[in-house]
Order: sequence, then structure tokens, then C-alpha cells
Amino acid sequence: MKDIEILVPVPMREMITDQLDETFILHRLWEQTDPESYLDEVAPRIRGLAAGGHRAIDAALLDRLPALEIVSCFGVGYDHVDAAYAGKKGVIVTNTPDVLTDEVADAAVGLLIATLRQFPQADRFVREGKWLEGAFPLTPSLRERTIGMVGLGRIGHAIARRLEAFGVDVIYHSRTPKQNVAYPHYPSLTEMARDADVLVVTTPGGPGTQHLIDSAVLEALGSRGVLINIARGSVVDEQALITALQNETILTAGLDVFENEPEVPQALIDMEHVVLLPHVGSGSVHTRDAMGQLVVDNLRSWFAGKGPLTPVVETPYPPTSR
Ligand code: 8YV
Repeated sequence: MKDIEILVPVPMREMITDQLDETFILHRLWEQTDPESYLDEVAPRIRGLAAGGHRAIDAALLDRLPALEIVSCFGVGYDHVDAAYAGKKGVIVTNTPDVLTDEVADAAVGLLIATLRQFPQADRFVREGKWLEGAFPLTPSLRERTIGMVGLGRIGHAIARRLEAFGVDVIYHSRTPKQNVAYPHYPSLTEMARDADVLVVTTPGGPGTQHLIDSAVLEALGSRGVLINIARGSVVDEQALITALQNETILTAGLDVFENEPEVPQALIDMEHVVLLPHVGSGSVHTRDAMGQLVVDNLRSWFAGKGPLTPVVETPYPPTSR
């Protein structure tokens, strides 16, 4: 495989690039002084791409790489990759499902509890010496809440399973009901929001879910309502959320993702009662290692002629007639 050329457009963890270096010829695009002319020079020979970060792998880039066979993405979400177009061109796209499910589910439950019980604020309270002046104010609670899962894929399911152990009711919204799932299904998100007092967003990003959580959904969630988003910033209309928080249309929010991250609107930063995380859902050494290994293993498996390990639905393998 030493003659196979792989493009890495943006920096990736060394445990990924070191292993790819051992197996393939690696082109680190971000290290080039003139990346555009470098890409022009190597493009005809590129057969694989390792996609990190959220740099768009769009139709224009795919068209520049005529020999491309596979795009191996770091992350379960791949809304930055035009997978449908890749599929039309016969290019396989892979992601890193399963290996991050438990970590992200742990993070979602942690964020939910931290948001309700205001643990980050309580930590600041201790550090600022305020405890000496009096007790920390009482907080909202997870008790007697109904949790509305927005999406019930692998991660949504893992969160719901954890929440069952917390003794709260779980309901869910998805386009079609899931097989063998006992939680009540709501075809209408607004109706579910009316019956829930927490929404946990776990749907994939992309055009199909753009601003799914809008002012009408937040209005339906109501003044006891809490929004938790560990999916993609694009799923929530951030401006509508800011307005709903400012007007106390909903109670609070815990957000790990943002529409234009790493930029976070000042209006959210200024709100003491919301909890904001820097997209760390899968961000443990253990889980990022497992994700990185799957990025490497997908490329190795493909170029060993054994097929991709985790192809996305838009690029099934073996190919079906599409
Ligand atoms: C990653 C994620 O942090 O898997 C995903 O979809 O959002 C995260 O686990 C991200 O993809 C890394 O850039």
C-alpha cells in the first residue's frame, strides 16, 4: 500500500497521521505554503482522503480528485461531507459510529444534570469565595421531568437508556417510529415539546434538520423547559433560542454545539443560567483514540481490498443499485 496517496486537508491527531504515514504516502495539505497549487499537483494521484474537523468536503473538492475512492471521516456526524454526491461518483464515505456512543451519551446526561443543578455556576461560586457569604441558591431539578428525545438513533437510545435509570419518563420524536421501542412516539415535534419539559437533541445535522428547533417548538416546550443540544448547532435556530431564553419562554439550555462554532454568540455567554461546552461530547482520550483508529482502519481495510468497515448510508457497500 506504500504507493497509495492519501490527502489530509486539516490537522488530525498524531495517532492517526503517524499510522497513515506507515502505510501510505500522506499529503498534509495544511502544512503546505501554497495549499492550492500543491493540491493541483497531487490531486490526480489522490485515492483516499482522511477528513477531520469540519472543513467542507464538497462537490467542488470531490471533482478535483478524479482518482478518489474513499473519504474516511473522523466523527459520527458527516454533514460537512457531500456524501450523496460522493455516492453518485462511486466514492465511499465512512464515519466513526458506535465507538463514541457511550461517551457522548455520558456527556449528554452530565450536561443535562449540570444545567439543571447549575454545577458550573456552583463551582464558580466556591472559587469566588461567595460561599463564605451564604449558601448557593436552590436550583431546578431533574425530578418529575419528562424527557423528549429529538431523534432516537444510537446516541439518542444510549441517552434514553441512561435516563431510565434516573427514574424519569422518556418520550421521543422521529420521522418514523422505531421497532421494539416502548417509549411513546410523537410524529409531531411540537406536540412532543408540549408534553416534555426537557428536549435532548441528538439528530444528525445537515439540510434535513436545519432549524428543526425553532421558536414554535421552544414556545411549546414552555417556561419549565430545558434544551440540551449535543448534536449539531444547525439543528437549533440559535437566534430563536436566545430570544426564548431572554424572554423566559423556556427555563434554560445546555449546549455543546453552536451554529457558527467555535464562535459562540455573546448573548449566550452573557447569560449566567445557561451551560456552554466547547463541543466536547466525544472528547476523551479513550474515545478520540477509538475514533482515530477507525479512520485509519477504514482506509487500510479498503486498500487491502476488504471493503470499508463503516460506510455511511449514502454510500452502501457492496454498492446497491441506487
Ligand atoms: C467530533 C462529533 O468531536 O462525531 C461527531 O460527529 O461531532 C464529534 O464527536 C467531531 O466530529 C470532531 O471534529
